[in-house]
Amino acid sequence: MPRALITGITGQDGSYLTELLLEQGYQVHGVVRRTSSLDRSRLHDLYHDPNVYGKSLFLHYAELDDATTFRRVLGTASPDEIYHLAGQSHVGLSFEIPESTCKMTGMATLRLLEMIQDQEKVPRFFHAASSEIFGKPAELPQNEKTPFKPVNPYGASKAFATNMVSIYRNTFGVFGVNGIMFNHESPRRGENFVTRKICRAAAAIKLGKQNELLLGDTSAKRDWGHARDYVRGMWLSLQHTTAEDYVFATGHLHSVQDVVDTAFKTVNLNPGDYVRQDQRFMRPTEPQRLVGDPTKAKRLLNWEPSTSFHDMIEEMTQIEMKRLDGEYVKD
Ligand code: F7E
Repeated sequence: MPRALITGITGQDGSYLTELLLEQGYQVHGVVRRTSSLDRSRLHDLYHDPNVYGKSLFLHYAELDDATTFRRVLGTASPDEIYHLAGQSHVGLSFEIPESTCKMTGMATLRLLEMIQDQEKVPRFFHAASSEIFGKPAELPQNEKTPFKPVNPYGASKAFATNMVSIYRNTFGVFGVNGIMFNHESPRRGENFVTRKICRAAAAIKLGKQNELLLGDTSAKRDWGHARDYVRGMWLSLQHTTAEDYVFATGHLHSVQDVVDTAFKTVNLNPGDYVRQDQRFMRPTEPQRLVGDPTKAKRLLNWEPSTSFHDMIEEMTQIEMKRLDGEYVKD
């Protein structure tokens, strides 16, 4: 039975990845912080399933900035593969807490690389890198060779971590992979990211539970895919014969306004009646034209996104309608 260790297991990607790895017959170990509330987490069903929790799924308390706790988990889990997904991942927030963002996102990755090197059996290591490393890129679309030009503390800390993975791969032979993840969303997305915020608001307004939606820059554009597809890419990248970096993206750009239009159309409302701009949600700088070229992932891993932008936003909005109506939804 292969053994995997996931940091950030209670997040959107961690929960989808856990389901995928369990299906593939893995024993899955997850790192949780003392502050993570398990009952409200996206792992609720698996955690409360006696056939899963304690048999093929195990959770361990550790802090990424505390090497002692993490080393202990490494010893217990003895993983063949590590998926490093944890970190402070909100770009806007990274301007307000730059130092802790760099600590949790940048330094923590270096600390893990140092620790796994000491293991008798050095696990394969996946690092969830980000399109934010490209910031204001000189070329369009971006691929694995596009130079890094981050424009915010989050992007800079991810660029640092991405470089570290390459350095440990090239210098010490660690099987380290950077998955350069463009935006990926789902009904499990955190509520402070723009797609979930919009889909939830459209549903809440339709049900009479909210009056308006306040947003920042609605002309901002992103390359948005479905998280379920992206975690499959993470797993495939560690099964390949060589350690490589990969761009995971759809190759298509959409604006925040497109998200608004699709979500409000799903519930038959006119967004113009409800959406307002609010300075509080504007960022000091915005990255420009972040759109990925996933050709390498297709060529080497046979990876392709399977859900369209339109279907994803529609699904997210419909699920919010059910949730807000008090229905339990298995997403
Ligand atoms: O913003 C604009 C905002 O916060 C998307 C993370 O997973 O993907 C994510 O980062 C766009 C930006 O995601 C609001 O200014 C407008 O242009 O959903 P977001 P993000 O910043 O792209 C990358 C790849 C990561 O690696 C990150 O970890 O939407 N926007 N109005 C807004 N954004 C938010 N959050 N809230 C607004 O009201």
